[in-house]
Amino acid sequence: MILHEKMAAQLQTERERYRALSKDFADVVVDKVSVGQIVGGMRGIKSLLTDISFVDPAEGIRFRGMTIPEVLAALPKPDGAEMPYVGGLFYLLLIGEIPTIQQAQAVEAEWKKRSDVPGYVFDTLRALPRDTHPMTLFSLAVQSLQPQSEFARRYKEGMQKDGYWEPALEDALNLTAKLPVVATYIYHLKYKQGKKPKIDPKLDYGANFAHMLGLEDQIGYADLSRLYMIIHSDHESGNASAHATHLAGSTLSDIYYAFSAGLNALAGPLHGLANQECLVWLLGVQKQFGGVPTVEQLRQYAWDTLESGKVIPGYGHDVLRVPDPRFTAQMKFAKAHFPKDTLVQIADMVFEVVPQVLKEQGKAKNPAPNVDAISGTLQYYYGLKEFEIYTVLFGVSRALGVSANYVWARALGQPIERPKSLTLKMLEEAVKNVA
Ligand code: NMX
Ligand code: MLT
Repeated sequence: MILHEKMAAQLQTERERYRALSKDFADVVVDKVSVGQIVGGMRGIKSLLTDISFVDPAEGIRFRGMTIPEVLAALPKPDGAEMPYVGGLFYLLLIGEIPTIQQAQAVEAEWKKRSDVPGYVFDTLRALPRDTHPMTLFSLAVQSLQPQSEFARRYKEGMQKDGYWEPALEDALNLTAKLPVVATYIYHLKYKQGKKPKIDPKLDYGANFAHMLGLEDQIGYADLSRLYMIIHSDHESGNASAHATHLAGSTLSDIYYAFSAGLNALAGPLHGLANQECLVWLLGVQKQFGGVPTVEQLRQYAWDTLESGKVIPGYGHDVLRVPDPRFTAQMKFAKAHFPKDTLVQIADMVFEVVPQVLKEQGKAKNPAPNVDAISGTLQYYYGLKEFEIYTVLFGVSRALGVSANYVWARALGQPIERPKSLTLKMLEEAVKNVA
């Protein structure tokens, strides 16, 4: 397969770069750690390694050095589509080069071949109470695929360390191929008649997602799916879902165990669940004011949220200090396709009003919107109104980035992750010594 060949060709050079850093330059100091960072969620400590993506606080995400507009312009697209092949993005994340259309299609073809989900996974999901949150179902389904792991099988047989990357890549392709089927089944099980989705071999990954959800007749939804998956795929390595996946994977847990850990982190309201929370908040505005509010009404609504002790979902970020380019890309899509939609107009007004309110409150370091401030609005427009499924869509997309990272971590032979902890007393003593 093309990804195997291309990775194999890069292994020697990349391993040599990694080896030089870990052996010859191991004592070079890159960062120092403050008490504030230790008690403050390790914010900003430079301590993770990835070549797949990088988030600049003043600019946002770059995938393999490219901004979102650059990626969308450069990746090959299916005939007649506005947005690129998701398979092309996966190629870019793994290999670091823009694929030709044939290379992007080769990844898509590989996904189709591997998309069958064993029957017991559906049975497992059906056995759970119907009111189980879709993220619980999704994480369990991924975990239940674990017996399929090629990495676990080969490890048990005694494979050598320099061979880890190959079954890791097999698992990554199998996992990412099956996730759209699993995710759309969860949707049908929870909200429709529970039919098992089947991929259409004529369609690409994004269009198949629309097809399996039952939204293939919604013109534009296949393009939205492609856009959504591309922009949500990765956000460097420190975010909670990527970091949880990496941490679990560093123990040589296979990708099913590792990604299930990542999904459990994504399920929190300060992380991926914020997309459903944000849609609920916007619908609350719409309901309260019977449509688009006035600026003053919206200001008051935002203040009421803050004064009740809640966060305004979709605003703020741990790293970013400007509007998230993933927000901008989705807002651009919404304004190009359905500018008159009431929720889009409310989301746009929120973008005008909420940063000012958060600045006046003076707590959030970044008052600008993040990716979740608008993503649910677009899904809702196309008829995906069951907002508890939104974080599952985020999970399908995030798998692309974290599995590319997983494969490279095994290829470079990255060690088990194990930072050091201190006690409160030790920190107090460190502070006293300085004073
Ligand atoms: N609304 C109200 N308060 C906020 C917000 C917000 N949107 N963002 C930050 N703050 C508060 C935060 O709760 C904290 O308060 P306190 O000191 O009382 O604990 C204070 O401002 C300082 O927080 P920051 O250092 O600015 O933010 P931090 O890096 O800790 O957290 C988020 C980042 C994203 C968790 C935070 O901005 C937030 O809770 N936003 C709303 C939830 C959200 O949109 N999450 C999605 C993030 C993107 N994603 O996809 O994962
Ligand atoms: C993400 O996409 O993971 C979020 O923006 C959170 C983050 O980067 O910390």
